Amino acid sequence: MKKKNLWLMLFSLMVMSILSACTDNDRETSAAGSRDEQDTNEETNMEGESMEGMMDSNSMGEEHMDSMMNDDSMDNEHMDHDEIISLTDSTGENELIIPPVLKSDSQEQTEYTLRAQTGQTEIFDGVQTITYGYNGSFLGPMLQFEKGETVTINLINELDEDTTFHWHGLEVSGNNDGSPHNVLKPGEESTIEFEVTQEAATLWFHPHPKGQTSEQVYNGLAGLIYINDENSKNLGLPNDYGENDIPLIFQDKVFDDEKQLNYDAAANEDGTVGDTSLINGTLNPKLSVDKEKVRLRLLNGSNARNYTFKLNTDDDFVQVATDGGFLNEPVLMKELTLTPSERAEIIIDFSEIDSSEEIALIDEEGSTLLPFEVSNEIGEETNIPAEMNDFSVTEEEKNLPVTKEIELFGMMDMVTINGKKFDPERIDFTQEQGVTEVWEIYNKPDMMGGMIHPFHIHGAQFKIISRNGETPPENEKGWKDSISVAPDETVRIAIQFKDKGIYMFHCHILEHEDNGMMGQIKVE
Ligand SMILES: [Cu+2]
Repeated sequence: MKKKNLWLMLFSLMVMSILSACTDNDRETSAAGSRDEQDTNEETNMEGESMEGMMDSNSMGEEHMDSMMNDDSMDNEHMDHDEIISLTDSTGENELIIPPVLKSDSQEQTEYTLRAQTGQTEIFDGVQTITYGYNGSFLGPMLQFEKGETVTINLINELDEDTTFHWHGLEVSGNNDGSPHNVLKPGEESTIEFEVTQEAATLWFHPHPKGQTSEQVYNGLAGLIYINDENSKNLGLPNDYGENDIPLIFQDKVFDDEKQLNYDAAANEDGTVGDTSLINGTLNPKLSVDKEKVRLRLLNGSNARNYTFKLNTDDDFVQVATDGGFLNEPVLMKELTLTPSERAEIIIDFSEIDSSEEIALIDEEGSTLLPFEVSNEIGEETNIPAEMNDFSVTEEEKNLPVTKEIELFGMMDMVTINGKKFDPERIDFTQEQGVTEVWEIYNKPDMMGGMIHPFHIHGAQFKIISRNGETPPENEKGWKDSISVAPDETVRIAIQFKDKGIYMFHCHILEHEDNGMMGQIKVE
């Protein structure tokens, strides 16, 4: 994305819109004008609101819109939200790094200590890159929780900036959620304790300080959480960590000439993307596997890039889990898209793959993300059971009225939810603990078409009732905490919070989140 060009274009659109408003006497007061007047008494960010009016096609005469969109003098190439730098192919020269499993501090109970710190990491041979990590220089260890257990976590901020420890997808009280309200200043420590009440899933943790999330995640603060329960142990799925149960944190970065992560240089208000793919922090990774079924737990841990995963052989794979738990039945897939923060568990069967065969996970453009090296060893015998869970969207839930409406809008730093930017002092919604409500999320297109916003709600797993009135695809019939919402798409979800507190809901393009595309719900 060319940031300068976009700004230039937006500036010229503003000028054109002001000029047209001054000269066009026939036109009534613009929608933007009347909305601005209505909103003057509300705690609305006026800058965001007036910008919205400008980008809202309703506020401009349609002729103006048409002539602007068709004007050859404007470089239409720059009007495409989806123009994204391609990823370079993995050469497969480095074995994939598997994040270490964090050991409990105590024999008697599950107690972890996590330190957010800076460090140096040899991502490129012989070069030290300055990075952030948890209990290490880059990314974090894997945390294992058992359903039903009480977990204590000691949090230590060794950074020289504010941070928080947010548990993405975990159903905990607002105080334990690591939202922008739970800041740890440099050198500060705190301890949280919660009971794990939800079913087996792959979750993750990352910082969430106000306005600083994108840079801290980009620099390396992210780690995985596995929740295990009786069901996950009895299903017979591959579950030998690092052998046939493989975590994959996908991230894209830009490295400068000195092979450093220079966030300010790479940053894009509309979502920072890079040309270099890292998986679990490994540059040019490959994964060595035996002839067996291998379970891949995919996390899109990128700031903004959407990934569509496929096999280069065009073979099918099987999806077994969504963000928050197992699907009822395995779903056969040719490709799978994950927007930022979404997870999925897939199983690839290598038992019949010849070791000479070139097989790799690729993206939609055909860039090689992860080549597999299949050995001649016959691996473990594992199962993909036909029934894995008892997830359902009930008739009652489908028939509930919509009680919360969310409108996602904007781009760059002019992003809003329901016309407003995040204000930590403002509660946007309230909901009663333990009561299911239906939220309707609408992604309102702008004059340039709009872009996908990955929408995430803290503190709960929810169910997708419909996408544009239709039943969601088979691989989304499971617990979710993040969903992609395409331009002009309306998604209805049923959501219940098990705990109390203040929770964030926001776009998970991290730059949009930092730019205020976030609101708060108070659960009482
Ligand atoms: Cu967004």
